[in-house]
Amino acid sequence: MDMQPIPAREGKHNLKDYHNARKNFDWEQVKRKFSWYETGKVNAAYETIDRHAENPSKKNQVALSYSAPDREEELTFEQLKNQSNQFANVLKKHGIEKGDRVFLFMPRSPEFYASFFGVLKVGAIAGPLFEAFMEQAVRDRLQDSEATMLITTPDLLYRVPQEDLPDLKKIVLVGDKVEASERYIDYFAEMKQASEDFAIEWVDLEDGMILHYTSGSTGKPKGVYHVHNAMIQHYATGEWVLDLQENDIYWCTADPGWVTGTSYGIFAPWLHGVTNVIRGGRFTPESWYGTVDKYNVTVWYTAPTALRKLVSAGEDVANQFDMSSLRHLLSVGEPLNPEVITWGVKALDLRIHDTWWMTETGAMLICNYPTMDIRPGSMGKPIPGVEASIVDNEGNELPPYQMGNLAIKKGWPSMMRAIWKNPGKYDSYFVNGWYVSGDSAYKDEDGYFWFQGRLDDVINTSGERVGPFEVESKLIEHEAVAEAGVIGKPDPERGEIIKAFITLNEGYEATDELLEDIRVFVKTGLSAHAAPREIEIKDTIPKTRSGKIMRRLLKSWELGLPTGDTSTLEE
Ligand code: 6R9
Repeated sequence: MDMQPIPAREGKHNLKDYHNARKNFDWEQVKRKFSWYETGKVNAAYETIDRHAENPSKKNQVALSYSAPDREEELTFEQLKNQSNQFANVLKKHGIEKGDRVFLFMPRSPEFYASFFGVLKVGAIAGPLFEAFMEQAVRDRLQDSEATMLITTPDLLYRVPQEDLPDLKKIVLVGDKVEASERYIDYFAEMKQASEDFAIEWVDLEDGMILHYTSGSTGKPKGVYHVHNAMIQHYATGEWVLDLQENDIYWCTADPGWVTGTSYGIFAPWLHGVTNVIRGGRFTPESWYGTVDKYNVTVWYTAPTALRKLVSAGEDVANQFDMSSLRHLLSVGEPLNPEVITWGVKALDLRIHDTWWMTETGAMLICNYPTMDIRPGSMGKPIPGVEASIVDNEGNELPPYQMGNLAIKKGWPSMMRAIWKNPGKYDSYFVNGWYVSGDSAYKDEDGYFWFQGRLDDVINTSGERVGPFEVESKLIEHEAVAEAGVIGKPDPERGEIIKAFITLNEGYEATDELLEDIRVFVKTGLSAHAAPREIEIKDTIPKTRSGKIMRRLLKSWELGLPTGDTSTLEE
């Protein structure tokens, strides 16, 4: 992709530390920012919330600014500390101890965050689930983790197959009119009686904090196990990449069921003590723009799927809102199409900073910082303290421009520490000292990394390797195309042919001429071998709740194969 680099914009950002950080970098420098560096008493909940609540000049600052279609509420650092203390007392009363797994299955709400920190404060391991999960997805995760407690709402209880969950002893219900019993705990009633004082359970940096289940291409979802130590990298990337500053109003669109919604929806912003906007309900272009406008959001971390929807909503929608508060905009989860970056500069006068990482990596690894030139289509460079490379299947490093496995040298602070109850799976990620991501990419001569696809998504057509992302990006540059998902379809002659599924923008009709026009557009804009031989129009492109195009599912549909685990599919 030969687009002009977009230079860094000095002035808006906190550039002071970044260049220094890269020189002589040592994670020890970051550790000094935490109170445990001096006291030896570790708990991420303390660093995230209580430390600010104990600071007279910060305790009354709004920590959580919550809004949903039917509710608005603000909690200060002090209130969040007190409520999470109360909930920790409730947990303790009901027998929860260090190391126990406590799952949270409910929509984003102030109660979610108070409970989450309560779980950490007793030293237990939190397991956040998407509220949209149905019975099978809930069963798989609670069975595998052997969770003993679940926090949910009365509305969602019917999706919890209690008869299949022998370890699950207690259920906390967050709602009105709860009938409490030996098994069911009434959240609001017990909170009212609980003390606001709680002696935090101090843990070891290597003690468990979160289990995030994530779906692979085969088999059941796996439990990615993270420890308190991850806070070191949440803090550092909050500074260097999110560029968080004292008076920021920060908004991360991600649900805490996805790792982005915890690492960057909870830890990074609150470790830096900024006001965190949390929004419930469904998103539309109007509610995205409207949230930035209404709350004067300054830093926004979102995903390509949201940005693409803003692009296709058009200028009329954009013009209804004032986006001038935004200083810094970032994206994660899927490759960020160059077209979207160009749109950001034109429509918002902002660069969009792509960031690459995974559930398994716990925090950002390869990023576009405020301080560097963005090369549209590249996910950026490794953060300080992280070594990334492209390796072959034996873990040997490959030269620039050669496509291979994107790999990270083992040992960054937020790295997963295990796959729950599956040591063999954990070991299989590491080859020759490298963590091998399963993404294919290459590196250019200046050290920028360029994403090509999941290794299992890469298409081979007549011997040419084609990354679906490149074709999708070209497709959405066509004025009629809103979204695109591209797969390789087996073909006796060519090995695979490229098949594209697209949705159309308002006002376009699916005619043969239009489809041909789109095909020619890709052929002339990209290359003949990358032009889709087949294009099918859909109402929606299947995506995960974190916005990833589910090419695996498109492929299964196309081939009439079983669809496997679809628990993370967005309806
Ligand atoms: C944080 C998160 C990880 C996979 C990863 C890759 C894709 C994430 C990306 C990206 C291209 C980016 N991915 N960020 N691809 N550019 N900036 O997304 O975690 O849900 O575990 O997904 O997502 O394929 O391997 P997770």
